[in-house]
Amino acid sequence: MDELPDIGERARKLFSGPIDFLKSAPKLEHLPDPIVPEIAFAGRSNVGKSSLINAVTNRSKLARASNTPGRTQELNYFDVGRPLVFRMVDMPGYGFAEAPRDMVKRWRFLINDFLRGRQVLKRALVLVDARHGLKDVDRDIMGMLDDAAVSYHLVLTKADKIKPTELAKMFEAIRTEAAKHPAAHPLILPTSSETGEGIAELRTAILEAVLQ
Ligand SMILES: Nc1nc2c(ncn2[C@@H]2O[C@H](COP(=O)(O)OP(=O)(O)O)[C@@H](O)[C@H]2O)c(=O)[nH]1
Ligand SMILES: [Mg+2]
Repeated sequence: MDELPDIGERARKLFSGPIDFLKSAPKLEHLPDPIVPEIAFAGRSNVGKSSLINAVTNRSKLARASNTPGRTQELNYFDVGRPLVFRMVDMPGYGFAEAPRDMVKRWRFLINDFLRGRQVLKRALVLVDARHGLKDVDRDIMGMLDDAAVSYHLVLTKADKIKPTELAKMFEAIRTEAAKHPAAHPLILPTSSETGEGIAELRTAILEAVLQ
């Protein structure tokens, strides 16, 4: 009798199969019908979000396709699987030093409404640069996720850019802080889009959240 493939293998297959950019939603009215589970990617500008989405999906330009100027303040949707299994949502980056206040305000309203109202949102991934650790803008979105009761993984990016001892220290500091956040998942994932470290684990964590 054939055994069911384990979840890691299922995740690998799913992410190497069809994945399509669906749409950019500038407002909540433009969100697609909530027909499948959704997983959101969040993080400061330049944290490595586009690179991570490309690494996870094993393609070189998927995320950039949705990253044209003017679309950076929109929720970008990707369909995973054909037939459709789940959707990835690339959330607008935050923490631009030069962002005007009304833009920051609009961002907070959009994200807060999205997080509170989106029942199909199964999990968020909050990307944090492994060199810099948690910043107040990250704590802000963690608080919004806690309040909306949306469970999230902290994902350390660019792990290749620091020494393993530094990475271990950063990991520990972030783990301690995450433990104080009710919606933070205990699994924290160090990754590198450059070397592929942690990418298979991230795919598995995503599929686990989708199947939950
Ligand atoms: N060394 C290294 N550089 C990375 C990694 N991920 C992203 N970068 C670089 O960081 C910069 C910002 O990445 P990008 O994916 O555009 O960030 P985004 O603004 O969050 O979408 C780019 O120059 C990337 O090449 C990584 O894992 N390792
Ligand atoms: Mg980007």
